[in-house]
Amino acid sequence: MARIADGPSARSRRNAKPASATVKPARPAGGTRPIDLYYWPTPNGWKITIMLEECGLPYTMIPLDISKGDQFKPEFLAISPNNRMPAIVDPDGPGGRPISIFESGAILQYLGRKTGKFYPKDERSRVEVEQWLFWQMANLGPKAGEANHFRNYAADKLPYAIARFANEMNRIYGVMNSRLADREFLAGRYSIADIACVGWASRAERHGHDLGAFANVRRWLKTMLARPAVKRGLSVKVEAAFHVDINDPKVRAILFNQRAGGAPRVDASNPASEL
Ligand SMILES: N[C@@H](CCC(=O)N[C@@H](CS)C(=O)NCC(=O)O)C(=O)O
Repeated sequence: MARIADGPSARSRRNAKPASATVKPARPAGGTRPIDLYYWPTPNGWKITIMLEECGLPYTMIPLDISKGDQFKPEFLAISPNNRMPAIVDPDGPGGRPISIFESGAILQYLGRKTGKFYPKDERSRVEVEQWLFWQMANLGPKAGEANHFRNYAADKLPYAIARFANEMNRIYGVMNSRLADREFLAGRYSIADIACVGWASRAERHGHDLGAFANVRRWLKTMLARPAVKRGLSVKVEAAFHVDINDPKVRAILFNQRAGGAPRVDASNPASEL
């Protein structure tokens, strides 16, 4: 269902507007207008490609090259002030006006409410889903990110940090394993909570986390990865992402030296310098 657009600058020149935009192109006859998805192929990005695929919603994938600093462009910050992807702009938001949303959990909830899919309305069922969605947002995602950073990206391999996050990941997969002992999915029925988790879990072994002791997680993962929409969502690729050199000082400065106001620019001829 995805169409691929140019990067965010080109897009914003055409029609990416914040939620208050009043421009309203004609709706295609009988169809839903595509949602703009600002995306880079990572576990957080996959949450949204999977959900859009599951819901059968048309979308335009706009690559946001976080290795080059696209996330700091003013037009993207107007949509996602935390300089992180994913973010979406739905031209058919509430009241028929465009709406922009950042934070993957909020996007999943929005798409669940919009379509009535994978996010039950009944309050008890909804609370079940939300607990595990927020559990992912506060535990599985951030801790897996830090574990990956200290193990694979940090220049200094700090034993304390590596062990600290490896232990956390072991604890987290243990929690998930217990939860899945007597139910097929995290909230009982398949939901946005499962969609939020699968990208990270699919990379667990690659990130160095042993799922051997967690049979219920492995069974859940197999079920998840067999879903056609999950397969499609996980395979939305961006060619440029294959060519990112994480050892390039410019890339490292953009991704790993961020402070208020953005990332320092580094002179390629003198990587130690900040411009
Ligand atoms: N809590 C955010 C996290 C998003 C996030 O960390 N995105 C990363 C890629 S996985 C990103 O955009 N990084 C850009 C940067 O570090 O500047 C969400 O779930 O949407």
